Amino acid sequence: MSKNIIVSNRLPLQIVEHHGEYNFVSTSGGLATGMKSVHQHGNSLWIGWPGIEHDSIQSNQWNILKKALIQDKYIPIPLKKKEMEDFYYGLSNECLWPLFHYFIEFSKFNQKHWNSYFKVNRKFADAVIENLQPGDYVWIHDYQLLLCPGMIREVVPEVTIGFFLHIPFPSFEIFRIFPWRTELLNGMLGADLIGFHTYDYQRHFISSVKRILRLEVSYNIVDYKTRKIQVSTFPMGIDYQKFENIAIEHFEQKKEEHSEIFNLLREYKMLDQANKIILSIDRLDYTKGVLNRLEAFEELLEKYPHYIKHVHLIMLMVPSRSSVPHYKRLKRETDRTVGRINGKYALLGWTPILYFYRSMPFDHLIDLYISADIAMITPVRDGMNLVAKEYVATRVHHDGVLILSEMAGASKEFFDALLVNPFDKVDMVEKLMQAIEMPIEEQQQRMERLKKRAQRYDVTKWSNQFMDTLKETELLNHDETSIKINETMAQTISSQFKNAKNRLLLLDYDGTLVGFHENPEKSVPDKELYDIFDQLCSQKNLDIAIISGRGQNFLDKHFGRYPMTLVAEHGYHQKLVNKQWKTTDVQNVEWKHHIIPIVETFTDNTPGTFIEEKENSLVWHYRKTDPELAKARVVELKTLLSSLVADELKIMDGDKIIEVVSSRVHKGVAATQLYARKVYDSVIVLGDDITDENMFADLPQEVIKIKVGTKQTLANYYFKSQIEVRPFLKRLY
Ligand code: GDG
Repeated sequence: MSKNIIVSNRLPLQIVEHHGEYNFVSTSGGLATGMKSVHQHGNSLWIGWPGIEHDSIQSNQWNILKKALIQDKYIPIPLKKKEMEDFYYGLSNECLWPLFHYFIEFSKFNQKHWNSYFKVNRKFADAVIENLQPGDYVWIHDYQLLLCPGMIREVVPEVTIGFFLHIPFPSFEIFRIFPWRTELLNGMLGADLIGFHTYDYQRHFISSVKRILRLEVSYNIVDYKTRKIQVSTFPMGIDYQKFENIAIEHFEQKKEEHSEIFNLLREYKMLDQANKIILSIDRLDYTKGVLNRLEAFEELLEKYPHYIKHVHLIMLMVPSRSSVPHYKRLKRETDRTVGRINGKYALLGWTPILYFYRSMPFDHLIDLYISADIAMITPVRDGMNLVAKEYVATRVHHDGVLILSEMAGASKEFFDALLVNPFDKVDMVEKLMQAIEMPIEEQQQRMERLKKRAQRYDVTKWSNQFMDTLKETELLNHDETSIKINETMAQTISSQFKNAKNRLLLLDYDGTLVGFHENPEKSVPDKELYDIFDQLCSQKNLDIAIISGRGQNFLDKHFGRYPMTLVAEHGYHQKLVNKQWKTTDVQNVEWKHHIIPIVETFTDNTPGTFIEEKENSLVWHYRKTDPELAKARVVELKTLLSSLVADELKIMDGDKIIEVVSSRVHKGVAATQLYARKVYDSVIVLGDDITDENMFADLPQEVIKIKVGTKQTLANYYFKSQIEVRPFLKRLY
């Protein structure tokens, strides 16, 4: 039975030492909370760090704890103090975290940290590989493990991997700053499915993939080496029912069962029904916008003093990453600001801000949610923010107001909240006032809609949708109209071909015999390819032709010495064995004089593009330009050209090129002519791009037509990648 392997930096429980005794304690945090329910239901294994530095624990103790964890389907990854410093605090939290949250100036780029990040990712990948069985699904989480998918894929190419990023993916202009950006993207693209909380993050990721790796992307599918990778949005939800049920239970508790904080806040409300409790809950982190929030609250009291005594800000800050300098500084500034505001406005029996710097037990957290009239959640940048969703779930009387930052992923779903720009103090104060004054009917209308959304798209739906989509990606890489050539098939095809009396082999060059290169001039044949042709050309009763879009000089230079047919420029020039080059009698190239000035205008307006003039065609290359700009220009140029070109001209899309050719000359015509020269009893044709489709279309059915690559094709067979071509050709002699 296949299983799901969850991989995250931390396990959802932590080994804690107390006077030489070790215990397991559950951890909070968005990811842990969300994935716990996935792990509990169904057959799964969770791989992660168990929260204790490996050098601080004796090996016999470790073995005992490890055994206990494995019994509960957890695989602990041992990480030492130094690894935590460099991989976790260093690269993950002092570099990636600030960068991905747009705090560029906080990011430290340190080679040592990167080396450690690489090594620890390898450690996680190895643990996955060790526990992997055929049919398993791997789901890797978050920014600490961006290299892991690629590392697993290298060793186990056929595994199905999903990756989900819990934090924002920044815009290309920010991401490009990261010195190891190529490695990170390649690492992520080891996955089959890459998920983000919002469409904006998805769009930023795709933009980086296009601009940095120059990959082809259609809608949300990235063409990467031999695979297609799906990039999608899955806004993470919470365990809605659990929060709602606990909130109901809390309301039903007797007074003496209530927590101290609940009773305290209730008393405050009893003093005056108009009193309002504003709640703020975050991990202490500069992305959460605590200082902006405090300043807005101060401004409210300053500008509208009638709220003094009638509002309370309850601020829970959960300690986090307290050894990182920026967090220490933020803690000091927060303490100072809270102190200043409280010092300035406090009265006997009323302190404006009730400030807790600690983690609270879950029940107290629920009491805060159900007591608060307003939740003020205003991060300056936040992947999703589950606290906003939890607040909504606990509002069992459908009252309360959510003030939510536009910069939190949750704002994309929660448009019934009061959305606010956390950098705009005036807006923040206005929204605070609006929330305080909001009539109960409006509160209920908004809250009901928010609840509906949070309930419908809960954490189970989120994880099910991710897993279902992950399973469907297997179909993405399967072309239904043609058959992938496997070992047995390659054996059958080659032995039939070898046993035939008269044989013809038609071969495209770029993308078939050689891989693509940034610079086409560098895609020249190598020794292995020459060895193959030496062998093929010494076979009896075998006619060979290279049918290419390349010019005759190129083909002559590299293949002129072989007794085989060369077809250049898609059929415009042809050189039969032991004959001279001949040009097809489509002589009218007058059209080029009309088309060139138009294409030149596009070249001028589109930096990075250039024109290649071939004898019988014009090629506009746009590989080196901005992909988004290219996309728009290609549509414009094609529309313009189609309105101008006569029937005898054709506009063809190639690999990052547009080619205008005479429609009376194409590879299909050339291939058919060669096919008709003799009676062949076995013919094989191989090609990879759109121009080769003409050969697949025009040659008769009995020909073995093989597409190189997984794109849509008229061929009846395919190889996933160009790498498979040469071993196949070697079977033909
Ligand atoms: C990352 C992304 C994304 C908080 N304080 C206490 C406590 N919590 C629980 C909350 C909530 C979770 O921690 C916090 O989740 P968030 O989503 O707000 O934030 P991050 O931890 O930064 O998580 C974030 C998330 O991943 C999921 O993808 O939404 O954007 O940064 O569940 O209830 N729980 C307890 N005591 C506390 O004091 N028991």
